Amino acid sequence: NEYRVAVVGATGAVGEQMIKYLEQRNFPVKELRPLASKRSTGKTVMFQGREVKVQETTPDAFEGIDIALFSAGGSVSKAIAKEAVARGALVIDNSNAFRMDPEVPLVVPEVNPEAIAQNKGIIANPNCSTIQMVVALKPLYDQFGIERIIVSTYQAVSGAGMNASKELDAQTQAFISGDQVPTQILPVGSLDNHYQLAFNVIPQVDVGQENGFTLEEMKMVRETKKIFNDDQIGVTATCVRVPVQRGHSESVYVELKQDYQLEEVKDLLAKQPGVIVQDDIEQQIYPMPLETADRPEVFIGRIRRDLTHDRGLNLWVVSDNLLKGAATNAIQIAEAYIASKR
Ligand code: A2P
Ligand code: 11C
Repeated sequence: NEYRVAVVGATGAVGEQMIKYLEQRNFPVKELRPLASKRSTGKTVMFQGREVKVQETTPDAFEGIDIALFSAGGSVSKAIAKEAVARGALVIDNSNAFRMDPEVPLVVPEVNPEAIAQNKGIIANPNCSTIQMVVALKPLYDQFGIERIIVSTYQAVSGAGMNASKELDAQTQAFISGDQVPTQILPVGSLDNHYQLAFNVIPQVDVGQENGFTLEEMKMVRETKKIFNDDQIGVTATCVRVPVQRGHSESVYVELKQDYQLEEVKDLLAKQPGVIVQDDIEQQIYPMPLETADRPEVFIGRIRRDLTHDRGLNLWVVSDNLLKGAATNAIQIAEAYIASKR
């Protein structure tokens, strides 16, 4: 069987990786239909050595589509995902639009593949910083149970989109040249104040909330509970943008429910599908985003028992936010869905 696949947001940072990854994984594509805004009509994308025309995202653009991968932001998904479903497509949505909708499964295939079967036409892809954390914690959750998580993130600029990536490059060059540093987008394009990220860190990813957290932080709280199907897990997050192009890093402190042996933890993590352990501080081995960029796995290092709590454990978790954090996870959901239909 082969499938007609639409990529909505095909000209964006994640859409570009989705198309590349469909090709790399030999996903059974009968037709690729790249969709974007009206601004992009006339552009092309490369797929399997051919140029494919980008079309405008209209309801009729989903005619005949089997699988629609959405990554054009929440408002586009809200406006048009249901049109795709009405035309018979399975929507895999990478935005925040439907993630907490009780009717919509929120899926990381290594963690809760069983949720796929509950879809009513839309499956949500979690936020990038949530995905890499829950992949890392899955075997620990199963073996020991998890009481609470305290996570601090070091997030790459590509999470904020292609224009934000370009802004970091431009800022870096301007700063070094002594020119005026452009600040139009970061940390959040739609807000009033914009700050320099080059040679800086910004403790804001996504918009602020009434409770003093940011939306990105609350995504990590809510999505983690939904994916593990466990409202009792305590999660507190601090999300920070750093001047890195690709790859989110996370300092994850986790309190397990049962006592653990460090060697057992390392074995469990090493055996976990989709995880690569790089952990030897004496040999200076630990994951860093420059080395993990363009790779689909979740990398874990700095594995150590906490000094203040017997059942506390510290991990350093790095993954390419555009791949496992977005495109790879979405396409793995599509593969799992297809496999479940066989
Ligand atoms: P376009 O290039 O035509 O603006 P990023 O996350 O890297 O900023 O990318 C956002 C993606 O979402 C781009 O492909 C962009 O297309 C697409 N997009 C933005 N607005 C719309 C819209 N109204 N309808 C469809 N796609 C959109
Ligand atoms: C970032 N995590 O790094 C964001 C990007 O809810 O899908 C993804 C936003 C989302 O800026």
